[in-house]
Amino acid sequence: MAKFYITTAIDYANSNPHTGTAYEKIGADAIARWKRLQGHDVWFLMGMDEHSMNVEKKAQSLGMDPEKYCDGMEPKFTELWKALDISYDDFIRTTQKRHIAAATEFFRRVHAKGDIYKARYSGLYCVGCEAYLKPADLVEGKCKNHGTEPQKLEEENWFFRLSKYTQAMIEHIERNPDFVKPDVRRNEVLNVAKEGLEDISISRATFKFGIPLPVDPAHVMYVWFDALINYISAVGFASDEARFAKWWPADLHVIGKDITRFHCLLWPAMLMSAGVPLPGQVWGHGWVHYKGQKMSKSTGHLLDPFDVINPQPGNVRFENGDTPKIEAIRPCGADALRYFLLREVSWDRDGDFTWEAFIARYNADLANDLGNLLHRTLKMVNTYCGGAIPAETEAGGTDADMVAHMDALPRDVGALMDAQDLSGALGRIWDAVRRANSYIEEAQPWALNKQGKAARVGAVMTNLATAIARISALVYPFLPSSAGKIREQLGLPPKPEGVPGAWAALPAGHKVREGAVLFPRIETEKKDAPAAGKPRGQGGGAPKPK
Ligand code: ME8
Repeated sequence: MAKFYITTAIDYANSNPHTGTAYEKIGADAIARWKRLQGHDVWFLMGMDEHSMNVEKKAQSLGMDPEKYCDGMEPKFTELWKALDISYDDFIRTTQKRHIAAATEFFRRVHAKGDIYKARYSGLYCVGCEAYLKPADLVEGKCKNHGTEPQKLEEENWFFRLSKYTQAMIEHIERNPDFVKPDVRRNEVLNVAKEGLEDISISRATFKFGIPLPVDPAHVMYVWFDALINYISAVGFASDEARFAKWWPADLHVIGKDITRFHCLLWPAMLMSAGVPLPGQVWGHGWVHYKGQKMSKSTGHLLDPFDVINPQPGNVRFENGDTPKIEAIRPCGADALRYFLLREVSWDRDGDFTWEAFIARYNADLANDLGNLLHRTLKMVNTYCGGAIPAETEAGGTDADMVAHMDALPRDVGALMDAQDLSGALGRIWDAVRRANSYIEEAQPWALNKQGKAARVGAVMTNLATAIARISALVYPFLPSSAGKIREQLGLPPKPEGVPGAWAALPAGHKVREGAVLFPRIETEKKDAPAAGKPRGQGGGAPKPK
């Protein structure tokens, strides 16, 4: 299978990661894991963006050297990514030697091409965007992305001839409909290009924390020109030709919709200028909102992912301000957050995190649907079949329909993943979970057992265990840790070998185990006073083997 090089945006080091920035990494991780499952040779890059005015200011406000400050920030990111099971292969920092060398060489090539010149510029600068704004970027005099007032700046800087690439960019985007996705982003970017691109200032003399320009060391490289180069410096640009040839061009840059212009217009034009091939696709995902507003570092409106993974009393707040009486606050785990974000916030648009929706999804989809399916199935295989797939089976009932549903599952999920419809793929997997649960109700294995129909019970148990094995492989890119636990209980290796092929029943004699409850329900009210119509708790829905 072909190589697949995937990257995320590299986060500014000036404040902690939050649930919005985590969403991007979780989505990219699900894609990377899916590609690995398909057999691709995957390289997954993430990192930290350090040479920004914001970072220098933050370090100064703490009386710290900016690089030391960034050293202290690195674990705040990497520890969260680890806790969220993000399977990145490399973490680049723009202060690393490999990046500085690559960025310096890249600058030289663009300069040698005649695409860099010095000029005076004045305009309205947004520190949050690290960019000069145009009138269309302002709402009531404030930046539409950050809600803050831009500063008037006048500087003599080095400029990149972005305008020269206007026509080439329009043609590239028009000829390659998959270059900018989803389509809403493509249209926005194309419209910007059609208005005509303006040359962009790519140096600063007003601060020191940056890569000095080889042609004018009093200036440092502007943060975006510097940061975008990370995608090539991490895979050997200008240092390891074989490695660079193996991985570049990137197959997919995953970024937020606020930074599509930099990735879909500036970056490709820079690459054209330097004679480097363009990436295959840029995906501009939407924003995660919390309490009706975009989560954002600049406004401080944030939700700490650790508060969801491991909620503390008082952190769980409903939209009306109530702090629910969660009986015992148990860790929900990274998978619960991964599931919620990828299911509820479509990969191509904005969505909300609310505690109400999070707890409802957790209890209904994870505890009730998936947790119960596993629990009740293994309980029955243990009680009726001595804990192993039986040799004697007899088809009947709705077996054929359920098997056909599970047979089609990997193909359907594959098609949705190819379209980067992550939430749709999870929806399709949950259709299968619910199909398996309804199959239990249809087959009534406890009644078959009572009637002494051992071969029918055998067929139902085989079908159920096989269905869960297929589901566990497909859910692995989304819920890696839970998929591993499900597979261990099913007597399978925790990591699936690949995307399941055509339906093939687990062999007779294959042993299963019964392990701990996977997703204990989150109780928001006292157990002795259950709210009417609440879904059943895990285990509560398992039929009592008779
Ligand atoms: O933009 N929901 O860094 P950053 C979803 N250093 N995604 C969000 C979000 C939200 N509420 N808030 C931020 C930068 N993001 C630059 C990138 S790449 C060469 C340089 C996304 O720390 C945001 O869109 O401000 C971006 O893709 C990423 O998080 C990092 O944002």
